[in-house]
Amino acid sequence: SEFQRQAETRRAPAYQHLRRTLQHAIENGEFTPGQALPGERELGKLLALSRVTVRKALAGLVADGLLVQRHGAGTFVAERIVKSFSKLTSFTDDLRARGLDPKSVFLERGVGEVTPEEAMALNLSPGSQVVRYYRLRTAGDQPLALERTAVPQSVLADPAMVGNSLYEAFAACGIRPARALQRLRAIAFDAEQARLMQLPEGSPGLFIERRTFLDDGRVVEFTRSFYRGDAYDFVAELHTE
Ligand code: 16G
Repeated sequence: SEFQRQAETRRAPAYQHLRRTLQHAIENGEFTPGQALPGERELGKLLALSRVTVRKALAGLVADGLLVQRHGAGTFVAERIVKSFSKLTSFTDDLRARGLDPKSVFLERGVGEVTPEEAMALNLSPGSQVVRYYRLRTAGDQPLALERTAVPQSVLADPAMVGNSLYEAFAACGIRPARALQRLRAIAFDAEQARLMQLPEGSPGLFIERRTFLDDGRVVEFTRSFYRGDAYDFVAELHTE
């Protein structure tokens, strides 16, 4: 297979090469969520690599959240989506990195006058116009999140500019988000949200609010996301001050 061929033509530190090869195999769906990997010894034999090399490569992918190791059972492709809490990525980025198919189902899309809450979050004066989206975000048909987004109309002139991905629409317009402020809290999906997410009412979720800024300080996005509680792991590297 492609995966075997790539792993065999290895160079530089072998474990880094194997790590990248396995990462690509996961991204391309050659290995799918929940699938068991061959054991360390078997992988080593298959690829003519030492067991130490294999172990190091697997450890790196476990640290990245792409693999999980279950004691006594082996190594599996992670089923939850591991999302960095310190990288400014989009829903589309996060899913593509896992070889999943990100989609938007538009529940609402339009232009209107800012609400006081949106005006505060976006640093807009009352009476300004915003473009609004309410989207169900899915991996294929599987609902993963509900997102309400407001963008100043001075940033996106026409709501139709967002087809599937907001950040792709930004990129297409030459808008480069530089940083974001995010807050997160636990919620329970209410009846309406649960219906849209195809979950039992009261299922746990994560409410994440994001304000995204340009280098010049302008706010380009105010998004309130409701992520499935059982589908994501949030990770961040912490430093002492
Ligand atoms: C993520 C962001 C959200 C952003 C969206 C854009 C979090 C918690 N939220 O869901 O603020 O609007 O990505 O994704 O990460 P898109 O480019 O796929 O539309």
